[in-house]
Amino acid sequence: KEYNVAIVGATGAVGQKMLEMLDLVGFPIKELTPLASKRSAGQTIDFRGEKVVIKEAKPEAFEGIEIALFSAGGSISKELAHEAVKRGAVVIDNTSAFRMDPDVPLVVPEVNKEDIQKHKGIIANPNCSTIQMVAALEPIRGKFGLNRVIVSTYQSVSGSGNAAVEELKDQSRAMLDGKEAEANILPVKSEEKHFPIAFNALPQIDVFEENGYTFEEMKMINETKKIMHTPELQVAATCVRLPFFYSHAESVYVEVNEGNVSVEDLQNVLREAPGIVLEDDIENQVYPTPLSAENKTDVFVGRIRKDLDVPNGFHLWIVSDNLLKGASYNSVQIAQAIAENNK
Ligand code: A2P
Ligand code: 11C
Repeated sequence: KEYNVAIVGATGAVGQKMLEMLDLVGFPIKELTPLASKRSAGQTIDFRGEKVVIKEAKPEAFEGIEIALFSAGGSISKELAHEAVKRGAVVIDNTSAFRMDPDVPLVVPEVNKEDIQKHKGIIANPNCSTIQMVAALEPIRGKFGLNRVIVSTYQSVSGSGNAAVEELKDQSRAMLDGKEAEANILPVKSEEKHFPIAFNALPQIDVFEENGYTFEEMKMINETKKIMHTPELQVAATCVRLPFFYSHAESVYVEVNEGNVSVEDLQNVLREAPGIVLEDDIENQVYPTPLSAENKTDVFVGRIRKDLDVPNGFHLWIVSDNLLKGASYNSVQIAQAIAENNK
């Protein structure tokens, strides 16, 4: 079967990659409908060698659509996802709009593919920094149990969209030329203050919550528990934006439940895990970096080592392309699973 597929936010950082990923996996598409704001309507995008006209995202645009991939921001999803479902589409939503809704499965196919079956029209794609972490932690949890996770992230500017990518370029040029760097987007566009990201590190991704954590940090905490079905898991996160364009990196500390687990045990589990590539050979300086992970669909893990004080504690370095496995590729994997279930 071939599907009528809509991409909401087709001109955006993630939307563009969704088109690439649909093509990469050879997703069976009858007709592709790229949707964006009124500003982009009438322009064209290239897909599978053809020019396809972008339409404005509004309720009527979903007539006849069977699968709709949303990545145009939470407010657009809240406004239009139910309109798409009403017209018969299954929505795969890459925003935080519905992720914690108990009626909405939150899915990383390598971890909880079976949850897709419970959907009522909407399936949520987790936050990018959550996806790469749970993809690497689930095989460890499955084999040795998991008690605690403490993560610090090193996140690229593309997580904040194309405008943030441009802002980093402009600021870098300005600062190298000895000019003042203008900041309008990061850390959070809607906030009162903006700070340069070029040659800097910003310990704020998304807005602050009442508990002192940012929304990005709370997404990592809450989504991890939901995806892995481990409400009791102890999770803490610190999310930081750094001046590179693509991929997110994470320093992750975990405590496993079983005693007597070795670094080799973790390496062996991760070597066999779906979607994970172990790049862990310090003698030869082998470990993943944001640049080495860019444009790849896998999650890369390296620097696995035992904590020096806690016998069941380990440290890992996890890197993945935030726009691919962190967003577009994971969404397309969910679409593939839906197509598979329909067979
Ligand atoms: P447009 O290019 O027409 O503004 P990014 O994540 O890179 O910032 O991209 C955001 C995506 O969301 C773009 O595709 C953008 O389309 C889309 N978008 C923004 N506002 C709207 C809107 N009001 N209706 C539909 N799509 C929107
Ligand atoms: C960032 N993780 O890097 C965010 C982007 O909830 O899907 C993804 C936001 C989301 O800024």
